[in-house]
Amino acid sequence: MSDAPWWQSSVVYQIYPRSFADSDGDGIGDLPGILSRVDYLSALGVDVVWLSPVYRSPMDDNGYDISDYSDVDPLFGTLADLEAVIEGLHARGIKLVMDLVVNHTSDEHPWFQESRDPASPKRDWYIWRPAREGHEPGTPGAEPTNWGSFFSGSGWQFDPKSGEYYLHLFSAKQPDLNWENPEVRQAVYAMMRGWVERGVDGFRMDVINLISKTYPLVDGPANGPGGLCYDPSMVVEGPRLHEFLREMNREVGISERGLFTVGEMVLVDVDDARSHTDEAAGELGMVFTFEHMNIDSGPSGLKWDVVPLSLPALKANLAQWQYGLADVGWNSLYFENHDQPRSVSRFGDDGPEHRVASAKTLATTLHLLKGTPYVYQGQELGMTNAGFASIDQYDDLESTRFYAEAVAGGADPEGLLGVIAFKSRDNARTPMQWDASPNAGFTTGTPWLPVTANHVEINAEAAIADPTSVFHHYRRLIELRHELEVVRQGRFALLLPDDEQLFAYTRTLDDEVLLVVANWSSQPAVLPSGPDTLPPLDGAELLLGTHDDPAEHLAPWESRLYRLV
Ligand code: ISL
Repeated sequence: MSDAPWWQSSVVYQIYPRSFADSDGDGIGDLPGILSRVDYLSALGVDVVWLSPVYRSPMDDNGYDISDYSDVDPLFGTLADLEAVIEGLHARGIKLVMDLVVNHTSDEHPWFQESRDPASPKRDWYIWRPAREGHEPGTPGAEPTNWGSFFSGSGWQFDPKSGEYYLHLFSAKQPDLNWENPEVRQAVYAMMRGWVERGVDGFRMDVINLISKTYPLVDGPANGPGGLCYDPSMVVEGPRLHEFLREMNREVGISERGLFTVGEMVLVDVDDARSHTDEAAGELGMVFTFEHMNIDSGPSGLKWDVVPLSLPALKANLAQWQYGLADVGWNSLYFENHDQPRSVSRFGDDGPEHRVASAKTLATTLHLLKGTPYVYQGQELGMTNAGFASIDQYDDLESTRFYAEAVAGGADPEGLLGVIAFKSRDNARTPMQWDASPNAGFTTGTPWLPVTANHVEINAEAAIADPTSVFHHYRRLIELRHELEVVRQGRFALLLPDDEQLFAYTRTLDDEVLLVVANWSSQPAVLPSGPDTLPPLDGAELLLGTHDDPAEHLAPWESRLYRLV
C-alpha cells in the first residue's frame, strides 16, 4: 500500500437528496430516506458519499441557493437527521462530503438582505455596481456590463431599494459573494470548520474557480442571445484564486486534517488543474473538469448545441488528463452528475438490446482509469434519460429558461424539446428507482418529478437479485480498485487512439500490466493484432468482462479487463 492520501483509493457516490429516497410521503427525498438506504451503499462498496446541498434554501436552484449554511432545510429533515446519516455512514466505514456553495448565496440569505442597504456594513459582501454610465438605472441596456448569466438573461439584477445592480452569474436568486472582502472569506471558513467539527469528511466545492473576479468588471464579446456575453473565460480563474484556495486550506485545516476536496471548475484545463491539485500547492485534492462533457457540443461550446460524440476525441481528452496529472495532481473520474444527462442514454445505447452491456462498458472504461471515480445515484443501475415529451414535465430552471428564451427568439419548439430531452439536467433528477412498485419505492406520495416508466424493469431490487446486473458490475469494479494497487496508482497509456469503435488502454505498475479493451459501439468489433495495436493476449488472465464466453471478436458494447503476462 502506498502512502497516497486516502481519497486516492476511494470511490465516491453522489446523492442528490431531493431524488434519492423519501421517508415522509411529501414526494421529495430526505435525510431519513438516505439513512434507510445506507446498507445499499455499503453493499455497493463505495467509500465516500457526496451529498448535494441539504442546507436551508428557497430551492430556486434545488438547494444550490443557500439561505443558511449552518442548518438543514426542513424539506430534508433536521440537523439531528443529518447527524444520524453521518453516524450511519461512518459506522459502515463510509465518509461524508458536503456540497459547499460559496460563489453565491441565496438572495434570501440574511447577509444579502442586509447588503441591500447601501449603509450596511455588509454592502461590500456582494458585488454591487451602479447603472452603466449615461443610462437610467433599471432600464434595458443599463446593466453595468454585458455579462450573461449561466441560466440565460443578464448576469445583473437591478435592486430598486438601492438603485444599483448586483452580480449573479447564476439565477437572480443567487447573488455572487464578494470574495475580495476578508470578512466574507472568514465567515465561509468558520462555517466550514463548523461542519468539520460535526463530523463531515470534506467538501465538493461548487463552481469554485469563479470566486475570484477580474477587476475592473468590463464588457466582453457580445457572442450570445440578446447581445450578451456568454464567455465564461471572463469569469474563471481570476487573479486571486490560488491565494483564496490556499487561505481556505490553511484556515480550515484541509491538508492538515486530511479532508477530501474536489473543486468544480468551469473551463478548467489540465494545466490549471495541475496547479490546483499539486500537493505542494496546498489547495485541493482534485477538480471536476468539464472538457469531456463538452465533446458532444458543437463549435459554440454551448450544451444545447448537440453533435454526435466522436470517440477518438473523447479518448484524446481523457488521455490528455491522464497524462497531464500522471505525476503531479490527481484526476476525478465522472460521466454523470446532477447537471448531466444519463450516460447510458448519452454515450451508450439505452435500447433494450444494449442498455445493460453499454452501461457496464461505460463503467469499465471509466473506473479503470487513474483517479477517483464518482458514481451518480442510479448510474449503477444503468438508469436512463427521463424521456419527457412536453416542456411542462421539466422542473429545472436551466431547461425551462433556455426553452422560453429560445422560443421567444423564434426557435422551433419541437427541435428544442428534442435537444432538451437529450441534455436537460432533469434527466439525472428523476426519482431513484428502488423497485417495481408504482412510485419505484421512492415515495408513497406524489414524486416531485415523474418517475421513469422503465423502473418496472430497471430498479435496485431487481439489480441486486441478478448477479449479471449493472449493479454487480459496478460492485466488482469498486472491489478491484480496493484490491489492486495497479488500478489505484498504475501508469496509463492509451492504445488505438484513432479507432472509432474501441476504447483501449493499459495501466502499468512495476511489472504488472492491465489491459482494458472496450467496444463503444452497438456493432461487433474485431480485436486488432500486430504492431501498434494491442499487446498479445496469449496467457492473459481475464479479470473482468461484460459477457460470458468471450470470443475472438468483441460483442456490441462488450468490454474486458485482462492482466497481461
Ligand atoms: O449545469 C450546467 C450545465 O448544464 C452548468 O452550467 C452548471 O450550472 C455549472 O456546471 C455549475 O454547476 C453548479 O452550480 C450551479 C448549480 O445549478 C449546479 O447544480 C451546480 O452543480 C449553481 O450553483
